[in-house]
Amino acid sequence: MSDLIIYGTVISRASRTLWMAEELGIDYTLEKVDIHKGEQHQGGYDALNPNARVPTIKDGDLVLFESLAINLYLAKKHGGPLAAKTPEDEARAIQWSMWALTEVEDNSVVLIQKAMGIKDHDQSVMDAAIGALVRPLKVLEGVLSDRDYLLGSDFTVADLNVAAVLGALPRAKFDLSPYPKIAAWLTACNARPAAKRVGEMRVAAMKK
Ligand SMILES: N[C@@H](CCC(=O)N[C@@H](CS)C(=O)NCC(=O)O)C(=O)O
Repeated sequence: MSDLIIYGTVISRASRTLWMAEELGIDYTLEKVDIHKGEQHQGGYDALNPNARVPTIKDGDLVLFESLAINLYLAKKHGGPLAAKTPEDEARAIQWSMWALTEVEDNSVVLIQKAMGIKDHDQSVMDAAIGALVRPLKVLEGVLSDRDYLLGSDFTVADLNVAAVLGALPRAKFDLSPYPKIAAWLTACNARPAAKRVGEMRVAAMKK
């Protein structure tokens, strides 16, 4: 078994961590914890992550939860092109990760839950979620108007984390046409070979 163990499945936020591991080209083991079968409450998993949510990683003695924190850790540990090069860029990567979670995620989750038939949100809930996304999406559209990626000209952990959260929007058939910069950036992020591999894993898992 490899040193890095990722708990979860590709049809969950563990896909974010799988994307990072694939980008880094590191050895890892995916230990299946299927939330759709309630496995987050079984087999002592909640001793590892008391939130009983996925993903969690075990890396040597380190046990860590929160998908985007895991990705920041893995990028910093393994270095390479995805890692922030300066304390300032590291701070920006943390900023964007927190921004994605606090400004976007709750509302994008509403859309994807409806699209996947997980929850039957009524139209008022959907309209509120769509309405609340306008403000952060305008912010991101503005930021991407003078650069290709969030920290400049290269794809980094900041992009991976934000794209992993925003990736729910096209999957939920959310219309990104008012945000052409975001649409182009998200397409570029999702076209990365590592992202495609995870996408293929997701499609294969959905067929099972
Ligand atoms: N903020 C956490 C959220 C984790 C989370 O909610 N994961 C979902 C799967 S996508 C989960 O484990 N749900 C099971 C449950 O809530 O019981 C992260 O990003 O890691």
